[in-house]
Amino acid sequence: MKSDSFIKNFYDKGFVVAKKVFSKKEIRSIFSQINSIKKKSIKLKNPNMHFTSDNKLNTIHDINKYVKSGPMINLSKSKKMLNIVENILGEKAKVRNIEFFLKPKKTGMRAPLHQDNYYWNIKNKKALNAWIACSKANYKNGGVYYYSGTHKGGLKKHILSKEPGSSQKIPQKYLNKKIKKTYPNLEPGDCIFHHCEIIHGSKRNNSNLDRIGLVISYKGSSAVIDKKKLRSYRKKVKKNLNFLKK
Ligand SMILES: O=C(O)CCC(=O)C(=O)O
Repeated sequence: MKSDSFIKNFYDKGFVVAKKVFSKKEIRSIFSQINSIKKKSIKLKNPNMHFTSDNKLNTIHDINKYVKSGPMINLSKSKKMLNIVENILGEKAKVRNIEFFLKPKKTGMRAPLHQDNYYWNIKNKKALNAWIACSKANYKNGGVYYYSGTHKGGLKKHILSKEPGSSQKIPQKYLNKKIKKTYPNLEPGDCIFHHCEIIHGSKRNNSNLDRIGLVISYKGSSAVIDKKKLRSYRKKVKKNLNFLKK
């Protein structure tokens, strides 16, 4: 059971960090599955994977469509995770998507500013991302950053990112310059829980250290998808992919 201040932080700031959620052993077990996930994604031509300029995998989305068992799946459905997520959402929850943001050293790509719910289209916002650090992740190696409190302002207009990995973005100029930007400083095993409408992003990884995040997205039992908006979003994703193919 998480404390009231932990939950309050989530709703006040739009994100909250839980330290040492997973042990080194648990993180090692995730690493033991990464290579087979990469191979499977490549073999099955997952349309939602993206490579860096030196041909390393940067992002793999929709992993749960291809991988049905193993340590990563066990972790995503573990009591430990579900308890925290259900505590935050205040209702039963289940996994909706699993992604890796592998962000290799030197060439790892940025994730432009966005709100996840612009992609997910969940009407009552009963959904969140759990960002699990499998390496150190911070300001220096392209760690995720957040604009505190921006989940309270509703969805902002997004435009095509024309970048791989995150198809839509919020232009920086739409943001109030006074809003505080925070880079959580994570050790392997730490976990960020972020609201589906918090504005966030990450910079390129110019450092000498890979920045590896396993991102599990959960939705509450009352979450309902706005199908019309989802259809329109999917068209935009296609547009972005077509732009990148040119
Ligand atoms: O890991 C990153 O660089 C971006 C992650 C992200 O956008 C997310 O978890 O929603």
